[in-house]
Amino acid sequence: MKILLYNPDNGVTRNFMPHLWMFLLQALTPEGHEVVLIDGNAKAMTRPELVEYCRQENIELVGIGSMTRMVARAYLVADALREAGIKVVMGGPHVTECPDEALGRDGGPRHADAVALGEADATWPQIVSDAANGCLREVYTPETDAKGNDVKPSLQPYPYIPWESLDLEQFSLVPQFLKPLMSKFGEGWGKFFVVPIETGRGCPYGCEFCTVTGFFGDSIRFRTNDSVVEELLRLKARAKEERGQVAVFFIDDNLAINKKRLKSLLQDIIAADAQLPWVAQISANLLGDEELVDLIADAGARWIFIGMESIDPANMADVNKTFSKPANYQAVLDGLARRNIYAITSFIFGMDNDTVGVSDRTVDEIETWPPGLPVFGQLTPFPATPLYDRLAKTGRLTRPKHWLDFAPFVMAHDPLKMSIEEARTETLAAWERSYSPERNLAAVEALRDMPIATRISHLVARLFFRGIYFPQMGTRAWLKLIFANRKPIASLTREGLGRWRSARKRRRVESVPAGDTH
Ligand code: B12
Ligand code: SF4
Repeated sequence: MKILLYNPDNGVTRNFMPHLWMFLLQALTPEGHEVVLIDGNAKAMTRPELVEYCRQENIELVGIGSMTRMVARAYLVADALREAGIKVVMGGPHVTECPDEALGRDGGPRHADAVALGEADATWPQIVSDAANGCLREVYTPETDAKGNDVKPSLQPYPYIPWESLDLEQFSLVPQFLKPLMSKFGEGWGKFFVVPIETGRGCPYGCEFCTVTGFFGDSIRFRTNDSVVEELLRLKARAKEERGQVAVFFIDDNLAINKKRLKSLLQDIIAADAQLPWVAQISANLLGDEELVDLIADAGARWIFIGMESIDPANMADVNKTFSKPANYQAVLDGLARRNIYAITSFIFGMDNDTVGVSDRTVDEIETWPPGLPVFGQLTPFPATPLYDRLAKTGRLTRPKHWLDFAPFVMAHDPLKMSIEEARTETLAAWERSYSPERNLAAVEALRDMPIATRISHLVARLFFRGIYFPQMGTRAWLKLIFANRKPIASLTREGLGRWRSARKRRRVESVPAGDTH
């Protein structure tokens, strides 16, 4: 049987990072079946095009995974495929939380022939074999233990994902029109991939707005160090062979959740010379350990994603995140910056103690910290979270099924001390101020004592991150953006060219044979 695993377009980024679930399920597919992957973010296809593709390729089963944010798009794709007679199975966090919606058991239309609830590592082979035998069931759930809890995959052993040979072309981050120019800059810059790797699953913290503790559980399962190191080594070898750039996103929700174990993993990565540039999510409370931060730096970290959420401790208490202390943010970021590591700092507006002016108050504070990449979202009640239940009980949900009429940056409940419209305006203002050409210039200047590579990568990252809020999909939009940011671009280009010329001159002088007196 031929199977397509499809990830819907998120309507924001065109190409960012492949989703791990697709590669994982591909690796877990029993022999005798062929699996193709399409990520709608990287390979834009209309629904008729996708249906036609499936017909031509004789696809018999399509697996679609989706976060809540993209589920309405996912349903449209599923509907089109099912109308064409192709079986659809859906999985991932949203359908796990709302299986009746996907199966049309809540009074709405049906979108999927089957749903896979929870982690599907163990159920996927059964789904494939049932589909091949024409006896697909409607619901697949993991086995349960004596207490009725899902038996979670131990991650030991971990499936073999053949990163060394997979076709990653659709995920290159370099925009098509920039490829020829970028390749001139130096080895491999015509191709740049970010690859997702997990080292563990689960989080005990249970923040009120988060689905992770409910979905993956509050006890953590880790892969062995060897299996992670082996995967990194294969990626590193590929990068070298293709003369490309590969970076890794450790997608664990909190890579440092067990500091002892992370230290040992990082020591093993360093000992095996398996370092690649990487990004990971780590909460601020775990980044005060100097030994750990030294290892993080030595093991190749470039960016750490920190869910800071708010600079107001009252808000942190409201969402059950008091372990993360706003008063410590500056020190944590300084510690990282001293090691040439910068942070993607994530904030949520529309929390219960937020009032008009929260954007300026937050950005004023951010601007006193080492430069980073701030991102701003809004408090969103995802189904099956404690937040959703609290808001539902108190009658505050204005759009209880907000995902079915998804509206970017429009809250689905009434914040307590501001309006939904004010929360949207605050969010827009924070993005605008944080990624304005003036701020980009100031951020690069603040890094003046850092190597030029750090400054270039910071500026490039800023131009990409701006696109999360202000989508910049086409060549025109990119050129406009480059023009608006011409000052830092020109100064870094001048400096880079100057250094390159003097390095070339030095090489020439050094290569003049001894005895030649010209
Ligand atoms: C990496 C990541 C991202 C990446 C992008 C995704 C990528 N390219 O990988 C980035 C950083 C961009 C991101 C952004 C966002 N993310 Co995110 N992200 C994650 C994270 C940390 C890891 C995802 C992952 O790969 N997990 C590991 C794999 C193995 O798990 P999995 O995807 O769930 O897949 C398993 C099962 O669900 C199932 N499965 C999944 N799909 C399918 C499909 C089929 C057919 C089947 C059978 C089974 C199946 O099988 C898999 C193996 O067991 C998760 C948290 C988490 N730990 O999962 C949050 C998470 C998915 N993100 C979340 C959110 C909310 C967001 C944002 C909306 C945040 C924001 N406010 O901006 C944005 C939206 C981005 C956008 N516009 O699309 C939520 C989603 C909640 C929900 N109900 O939708 C999560 C769960 C985290 C949370 N705090 O609750 N995210
Ligand atoms: S927000 Fe992060 S720390 Fe909090 S429960 Fe979710 S994954 Fe854990």
